[in-house]
Amino acid sequence: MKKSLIVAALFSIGIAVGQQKPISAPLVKHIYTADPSAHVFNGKIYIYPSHDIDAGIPQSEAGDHFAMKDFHILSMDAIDGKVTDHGVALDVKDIPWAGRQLWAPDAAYKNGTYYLYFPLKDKEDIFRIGVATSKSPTGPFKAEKEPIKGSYSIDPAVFKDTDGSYYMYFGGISGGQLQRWNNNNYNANGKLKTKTEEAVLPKMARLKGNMLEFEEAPKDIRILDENGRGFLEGDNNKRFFEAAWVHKYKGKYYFSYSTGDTHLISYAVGDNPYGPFTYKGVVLNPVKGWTTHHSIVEFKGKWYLFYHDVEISGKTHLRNIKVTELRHLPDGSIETISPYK
Ligand code: FUB
Repeated sequence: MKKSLIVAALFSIGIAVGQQKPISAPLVKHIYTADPSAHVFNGKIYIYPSHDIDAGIPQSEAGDHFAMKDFHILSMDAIDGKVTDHGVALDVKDIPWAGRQLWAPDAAYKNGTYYLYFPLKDKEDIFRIGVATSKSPTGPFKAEKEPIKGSYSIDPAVFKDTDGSYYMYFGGISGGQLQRWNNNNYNANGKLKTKTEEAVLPKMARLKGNMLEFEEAPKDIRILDENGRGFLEGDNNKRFFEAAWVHKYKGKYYFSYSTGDTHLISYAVGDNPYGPFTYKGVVLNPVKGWTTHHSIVEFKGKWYLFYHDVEISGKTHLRNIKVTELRHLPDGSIETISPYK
């Protein structure tokens, strides 16, 4: 076996290479959590994570082993303060259109109502995005009867712009099924691109005022290199895989995402919420475990990266969320974070 393959194998099963120490500790240890979408509501931090469980389902390329069944919402008054688990906020058995697998959620607030957005396979085993509402940021949430019309794939991230508009960014290739969608049409046989083909692009749509529907048909998000060219599938250290997130800093829109099989959280910057976004670099170097997924949020004048690794379990489907400070440098770039030192 080549040295690089041995390192990759050790890495994927969660063995620290070179005895490095994590820069942050798991935020909770009593349950497994992943994909942390953090928001500040009423001066407090609320985290909307996936709730990982060991369902005993063998690992597969399609991600069957990520067989999550409910969501717990966490809150904290301070970054290094006590973390409260508010219990089950939504259970898959209470979602009328549910098939299986509650993956990475996000949340938003508007006019007295909190909205929980989540990916879930429907009864035909096709990932759709659902929405549930509550008067409390911690739920319980009540799911709508149907998924959001025109929605598909995984990893919804809802961004509120400074003008009060809300946009949903979403999509994920491979187990997230984005390769099966072309111009918003489903093709059950849609294959992953080959190395020399253009990479599959993430999607976005503006939300209607009711926060329950898309205002427009989902559009491609273009991520370009410094010469204005899009990435090929072979550019897998830069092209989009899953885990979209958008934050705004000094008037610019930062689109960050996971590169999947190269395990990076990368980012690209644009002048408006629709992009295009120009690739700028890496937010987070690889964590232990196959997946990487994050959110970026401002709290009391500082910026934070919420992310996960597999420090507690060493197993790729049993993750734990963490937080660390994130710095924007004077030129607008983000200082790359290494999760182990
Ligand atoms: O948690 C299940 C999936 O793993 C998420 O939807 C992806 O982003 C990856 O973190």
